[in-house]
Amino acid sequence: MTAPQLTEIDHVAIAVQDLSSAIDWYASMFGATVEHREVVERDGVEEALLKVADSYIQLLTPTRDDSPVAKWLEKNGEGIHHVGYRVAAVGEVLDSYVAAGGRAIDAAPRPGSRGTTVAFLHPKGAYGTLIELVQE
Ligand code: CMX
Ligand code: CO
Repeated sequence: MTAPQLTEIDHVAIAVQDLSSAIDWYASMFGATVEHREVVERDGVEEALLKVADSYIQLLTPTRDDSPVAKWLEKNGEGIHHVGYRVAAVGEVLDSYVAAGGRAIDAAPRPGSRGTTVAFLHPKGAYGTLIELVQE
């Protein structure tokens, strides 16, 4: 068995059609506030991070038709899109995942939102869950 590599839940990402409405809903229902909001051009998304203890809810909406989130929303409707796990060194975890036969989406670590370094792992072979490794 390898040593534990996932140190914390960084975020649970929820795909929504209308980001402002979803933010307002979390505010009125739970008093949740936006800690960070960002357009991530590379992924074709706009996201809002709502802090929950040391983790975030990441509300995600597509900014263009060829965004992976646009495709996902069309197929599935709104709902949980991926889970972000915090790791100490994303490159090391990615390499050991691939070496153990896991299927990665990103061949190497890349920039994520709020200055993080991330890598995505394919949902096929990961119990139907899109996984994002997040290094702060
Ligand atoms: N969760 C679980 N399963 C998913 C999924 C998701 N989010 N997205 C796709 N799948 C499944 C599909 O249901 C499909 O399964 P079947 O073959 O059984 O039908 C399979 O994976 C292929 O899906 P697809 O609809 O054909 O979509 P693509 O292969 O074109 O893209 C993926 C899927 C995961 C490779 C793509 O979404 C991707 O590269 N994601 C990583 C980047 C990303 O999601 N960026 C946005 C978030 C950015 C951020 O967090 O900051
Ligand atoms: Co994410």
